[in-house]
Amino acid sequence: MSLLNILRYPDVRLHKIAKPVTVFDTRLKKLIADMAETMYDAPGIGLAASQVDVHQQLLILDISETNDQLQVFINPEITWASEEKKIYDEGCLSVPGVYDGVERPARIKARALDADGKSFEVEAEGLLAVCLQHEMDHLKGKVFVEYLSPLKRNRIKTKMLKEERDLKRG
Ligand code: QAP
Ligand code: CO
Repeated sequence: MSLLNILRYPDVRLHKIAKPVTVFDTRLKKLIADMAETMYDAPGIGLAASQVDVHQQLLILDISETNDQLQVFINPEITWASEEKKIYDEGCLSVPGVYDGVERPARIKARALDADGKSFEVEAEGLLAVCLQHEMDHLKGKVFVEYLSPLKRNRIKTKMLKEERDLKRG
């Protein structure tokens, strides 16, 4: 297994649209294992393939306390979303150190394929619903800061670019 490089906002590659996965082979399994290792190492609770510069419709989540409940969603689709919305403080491995409230449907139903290409459905609420919607946005090229006001987003962009410059200087 190997750790993958996580793209940092405002990298333009975070805005690429992911294509459906069509081949379910050992290469896909290796990518999932590497993404899981990368997410647990961070540590994080969700990671989309877009964040590691692989523009395929694949995301992983583990919202358990014990870090042993990996969930894999391939070619995910939301089939139903509640009228009721909830605001949750979100973060993102591509925007480290930044957390802010985002409003989304409180409950959703989604359909996806597992690592073997088998279809399944989930009903999600709470953190699972938030995380799944957040990661699905990545596959559409959307980062959660795009829900914030232009003022907040620009402050975040400036902060991230400054950090990137400091990282390069060492
Ligand atoms: C998405 O995000 C998420 O800022 C997953 O310094 C998060 O795993 C959806 C992380 C919260 C809903 C609610 C963030 C790690 C991890 C940071 C993550 C950081 C270190 C974020
Ligand atoms: Co994210």
